[in-house]
Amino acid sequence: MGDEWGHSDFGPESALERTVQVGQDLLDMDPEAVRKYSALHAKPDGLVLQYGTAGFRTKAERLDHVMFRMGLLAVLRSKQTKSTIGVMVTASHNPEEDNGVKLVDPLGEMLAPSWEEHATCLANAEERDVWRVLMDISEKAAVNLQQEAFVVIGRDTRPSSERLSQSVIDGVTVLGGQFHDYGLLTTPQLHYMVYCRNSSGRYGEATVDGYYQKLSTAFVELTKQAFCGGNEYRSLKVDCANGVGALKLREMEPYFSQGLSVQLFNDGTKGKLNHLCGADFVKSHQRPPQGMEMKSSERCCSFDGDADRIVYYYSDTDGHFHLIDGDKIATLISSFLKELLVEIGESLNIGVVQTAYANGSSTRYLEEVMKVPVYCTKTGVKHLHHKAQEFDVGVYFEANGHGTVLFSKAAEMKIKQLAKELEDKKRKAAQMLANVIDLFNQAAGDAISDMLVIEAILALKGLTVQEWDALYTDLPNRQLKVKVADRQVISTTDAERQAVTPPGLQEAINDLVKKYKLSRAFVRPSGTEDVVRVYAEADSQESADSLAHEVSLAVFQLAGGVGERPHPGF
Ligand code: 16G
Ligand code: MG
Repeated sequence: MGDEWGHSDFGPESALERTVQVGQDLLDMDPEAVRKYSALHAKPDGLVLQYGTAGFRTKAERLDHVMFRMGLLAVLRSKQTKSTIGVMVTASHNPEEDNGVKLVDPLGEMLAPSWEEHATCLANAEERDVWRVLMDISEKAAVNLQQEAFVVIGRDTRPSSERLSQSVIDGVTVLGGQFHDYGLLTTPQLHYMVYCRNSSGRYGEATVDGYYQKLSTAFVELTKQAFCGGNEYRSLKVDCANGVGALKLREMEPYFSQGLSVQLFNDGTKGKLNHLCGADFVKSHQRPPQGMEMKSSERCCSFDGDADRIVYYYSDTDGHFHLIDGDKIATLISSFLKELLVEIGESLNIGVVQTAYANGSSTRYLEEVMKVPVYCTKTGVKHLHHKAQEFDVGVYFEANGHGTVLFSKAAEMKIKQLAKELEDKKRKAAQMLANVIDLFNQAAGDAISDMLVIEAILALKGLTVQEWDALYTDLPNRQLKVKVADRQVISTTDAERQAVTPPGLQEAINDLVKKYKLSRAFVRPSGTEDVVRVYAEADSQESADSLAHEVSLAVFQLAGGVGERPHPGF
């Protein structure tokens, strides 16, 4: 926790929210109590799990011990940082039977890498070693055990989530930590709560109402000018993946409905979570979700199961489906921000951060047409987020729809000051930027917040969804998965764009890529599934498909493929 924000006071409490103060008898860390409770959340024999790209994720029935232990770990992390720590119970876009957990660090960001290692160690410790591992971590990380601890917890709508979040709470209380259970939240809402609490409320009020108020006020202010002329931009269809996003968007709608009306689909009342719907399904299958009534040229979007990703799409008059992914969202947002920055005439730098999955056309458009610098990082939000912090205005988006914009403290102060001082057009631009800062979730990519930003920009610029889509044409691409005995035999460099091992694989990929026009391909071990991912793009869909297939075969042969050989036609 930086001194910038000072010591956390653990934030405000609302009378409606459930806060539990643990009994005095548990305030001291007691090895016997930990042993006893740990046995009630016993680890299945031989189970080894890894704190992956987005925390632990597997079948819900295997996670009870991990939840309890992450409750323990959150207490240590809270003591060490003297701040509130978040624990989110969700498996995002995974099937309903899965679940997962991740910890949220003091400024609402992902857990620090050294603590990911501690998390893995603790999750895999044998029952008898749990206390010792806790003490080891405390020693290595110089945790002051006398310090108080406070943990906030959120969960998605999976049937298993309530019980699993109870196990987290058991872990927190047995180590004498205090907690606040927010119950159902989107993942980005939990990130927001953590940030608010550790900024003593300066970032916002740490309640769902505070979140709705902050974002909606900024949205309504921002779009005031745009909505006087008519209501053609005012309606949007939202596929909520049958997840928590539906509940939260419905709760929030009255706060912003004067600027936008949303029609919810897959709201959890009928279908199964993430089943044939949601942002991940739409992006990876490049087709509309089930259950969405799409009329030609209507603007539609999909959230994922925990509402931290968003993609847009529409169907044209010929019934063709058009996907507008995270890359095109980043382009729309960066061009809007760049215009406003030019207007206010301050030399605030802007940078766009992508991953290797970004469509080549988007990178080219950003660099050559918009003249903004583009950076590539490894897959996973923490990498993009970290890089984006280097700029006054750092835009980051993964092609899959996870992203946000970060404003440096200095840029935010400058912009908010200019919004008061400047005259006329410049002042208007600064005020718009000030509202945009409040509308973006500065802690994590957030489907609801991004949706409101996008809707505001489209309305202000008078852009239809087709005009937005026409900014550039995506290069045809294909993603495939290959099963191998041990995916760790593949190691990569250059932000995952080059394979270092196994020997010969990169050379094989290079030779294959040369056979096609405008082509590119890379492979990487997944951080969330036991597979190797293959990405290829080229000048036509046939070429992209064929290149992806050939690269899959190379992976299968050189990296120890198991099961059936990849066959063309997927
Ligand atoms: C997780 C990551 C996402 C990444 C994806 C890659 C977070 C919050 N989420 O969903 O950023 O794109 O994993 O999955 O970090 P993969 O490693 O299986 O391809
Ligand atoms: Mg998600």
